[in-house]
Amino acid sequence: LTPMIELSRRQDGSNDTTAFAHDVAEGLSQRQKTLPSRYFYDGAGSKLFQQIMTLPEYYLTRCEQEVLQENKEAMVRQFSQGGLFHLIDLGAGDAFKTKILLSELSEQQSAFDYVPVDISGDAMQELSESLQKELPQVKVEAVVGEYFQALKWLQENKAERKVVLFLGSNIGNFETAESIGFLRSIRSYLQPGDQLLMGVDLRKNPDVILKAYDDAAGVTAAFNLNLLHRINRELDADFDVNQFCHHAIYNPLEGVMRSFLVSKSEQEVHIRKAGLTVHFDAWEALQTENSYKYNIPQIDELGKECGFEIETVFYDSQKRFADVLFKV
Ligand code: AVJ
Repeated sequence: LTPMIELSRRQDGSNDTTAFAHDVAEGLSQRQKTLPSRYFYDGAGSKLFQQIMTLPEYYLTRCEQEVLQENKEAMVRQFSQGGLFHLIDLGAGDAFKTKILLSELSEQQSAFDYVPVDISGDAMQELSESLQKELPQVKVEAVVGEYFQALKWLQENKAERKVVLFLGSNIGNFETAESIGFLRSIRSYLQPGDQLLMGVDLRKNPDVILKAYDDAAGVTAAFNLNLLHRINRELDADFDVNQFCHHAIYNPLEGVMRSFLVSKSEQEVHIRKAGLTVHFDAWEALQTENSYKYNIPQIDELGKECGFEIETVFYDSQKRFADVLFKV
């Protein structure tokens, strides 16, 4: 079996459920209630996200797939220039898109190993197994944990050159200040000669963006509502999920898609493992996700503020999405 590193246990000995309970209690105790979007991805949530990626409205995945497919030769050439490297895939999920690069890397006989990182242990288990079957020549070491834990582990355990992948517009989930903090932190683990390939969803017709987060089949709604099911399952809570609805809005000034769960009635919810009773007013909103959209000058500036220089910008044919290759 392929090795898998589990970093999920906290340093202080507390477990994942304790951390989840803490974050849920913190988010739901605020005057404007929020829940961190990273908790979407339990087993059920990861399955729903995989379904989202196939929706006709969710252009992001198909566009990025096109970017990678059409530019894989150039990308792999640029990765491989400095010789041996670790390919670190932050938020790898099912690595559906990364596999395009992995097969091209194999084709060009690049000297690398593949280190997918994800918070979903289930996803990393499945990915390790599928790669074993599909690309048995690729050396894989999956890491289960949050981004920062994983980066620290990598610095301590992987000394060679690094090419970091941060695909799928995952950067979009961060507020501006958080993206700066995140990219600076990545940068602090890298050295001259290392690279970062980052997927960004570009600004475009707001109607196109809005539909991507409010699909006709209701898969995104189910994905959002699964967060409440997860709290019920893992934190012994009693959310009446039918009493909440999905609502998504796009702000073209800020370039941000915001997703909410709205309480359809006044209600009280008990979250036993968080030691918390939460009151919702009728039509009170709980914010669950931000998805920021960028243009290239903003990305250039963001990179520069964090110690990265753009090497190449790769686009899809409609310029809806870009994969930006940075060098340190
Ligand atoms: C995985 C964070 C890129 O923001 O587009 C998809 C997650 N949320 N539909 C995104 C998501 C609702 C997605 N990211």
